[in-house]
Amino acid sequence: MNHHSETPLSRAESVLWANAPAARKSPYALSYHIAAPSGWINDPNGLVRYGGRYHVFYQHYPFAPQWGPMHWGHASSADLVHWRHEPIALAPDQPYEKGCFSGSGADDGDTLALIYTAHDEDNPIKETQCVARSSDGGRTFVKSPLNPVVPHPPEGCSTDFRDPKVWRQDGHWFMVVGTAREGRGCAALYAGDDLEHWTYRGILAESDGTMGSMWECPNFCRVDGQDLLIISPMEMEGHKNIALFGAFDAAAGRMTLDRYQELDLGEDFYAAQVMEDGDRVLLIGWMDMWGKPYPTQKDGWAGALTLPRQLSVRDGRLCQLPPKELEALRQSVLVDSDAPGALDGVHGDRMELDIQCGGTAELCLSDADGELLRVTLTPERATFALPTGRTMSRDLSGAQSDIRVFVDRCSVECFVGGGEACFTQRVYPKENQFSYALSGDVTRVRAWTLGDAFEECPC
Ligand code: DQQ
Repeated sequence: MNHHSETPLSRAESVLWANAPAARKSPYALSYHIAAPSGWINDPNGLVRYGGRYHVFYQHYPFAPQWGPMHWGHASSADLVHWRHEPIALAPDQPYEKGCFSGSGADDGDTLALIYTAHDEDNPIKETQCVARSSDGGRTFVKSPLNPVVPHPPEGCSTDFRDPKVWRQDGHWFMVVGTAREGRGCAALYAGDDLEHWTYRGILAESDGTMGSMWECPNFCRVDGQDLLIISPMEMEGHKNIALFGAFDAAAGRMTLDRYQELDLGEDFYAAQVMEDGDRVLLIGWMDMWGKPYPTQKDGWAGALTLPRQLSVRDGRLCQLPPKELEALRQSVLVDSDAPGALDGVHGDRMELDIQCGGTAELCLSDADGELLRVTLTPERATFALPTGRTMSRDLSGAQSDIRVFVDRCSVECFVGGGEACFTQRVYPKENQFSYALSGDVTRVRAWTLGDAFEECPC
């Protein structure tokens, strides 16, 4: 490469791909989840369908498998199943930013727009909102000369002021930004006729004192006629990523709240972002969590995104299920039987299980050293037990009695009771040896091996 033409983006890109072959050799390298070719990733960002492709960006540090000055990595897909890596979209290369923090994407006609937080710890106004646009379908982005388009938090709000999420409604753009007021998490609402000019509309919704000290990654969406505000609250006892049910009044700029539901009972799910896709709403989370060990760091990578989930609201409950498209990952049918013992002797580290139950059933995932996860389903309840002794459970409506599981080398995602209870957990099985044991009242068990989601990398 011509030394003189090096930019922060091109430097990041070369290091990323120089380290990719080693990361790919990791025994835990994921097969069908979005992860970076090497280095670190956290939150999903900029989820948008644009130009006939799904675009997923993510918080990324390409220089090492640990959090650092944030870039935006990028992958795209025509079918939501098979992905290709795209060039790194954003690097912190402007005087107003030392990191490009989380944000959202928008189809703005001629351009794919990204709205993100410029973070600068050395500036008293730590976090501002900025725009970047791509005119070549998402391959390269140009930051707006009008940045920062929101240069400070609303009066009375904390300088923790980040993670803008935009949506279009009634011919206008709306945007929520996570912040806090008097130590209580809240979401600030903005409206505008374009993505560079915003008017503050007030606080959309706020913690009552029990829902965290700051709201990260807010998302507004409407699912089956139900308004939802999805947030990642900091320091909320017993919760980390919740959907608040309520009613949004666009004219008043307020959302009244009536209850909430944890999105995922596992330990490795955070910063979920939604994407409107025609008449459905999809959601992707970060499949890890702050403050946990990241055993793949020694292999040169850390972090991944969850599978996409399709949202529905059934009898007042938010349900999340993998979209039908994911069936395209299935390679061979390992099991199709009505006997609970059908999984005995089945091994596989890239697997999908679909277990239809008549009553109470239990599924146990183990490695050579013992149990990794136990899932128990009764007509009323789903319970997930970890070897640490930790158990998490959720009441079920009983509308559907099934356990669906996706295993990808060092991750397990479970969808129980028609997606009423979800559980995402990173597990690191000894020698990649998963075994499966099923007992109880089972009417049909199917298991498939799953294939790769990424095209060959350009390295
Ligand atoms: N991660 C980003 C922030 C966001 C946090 C920084 C949530 O924008 O609030 O990497 O995980």
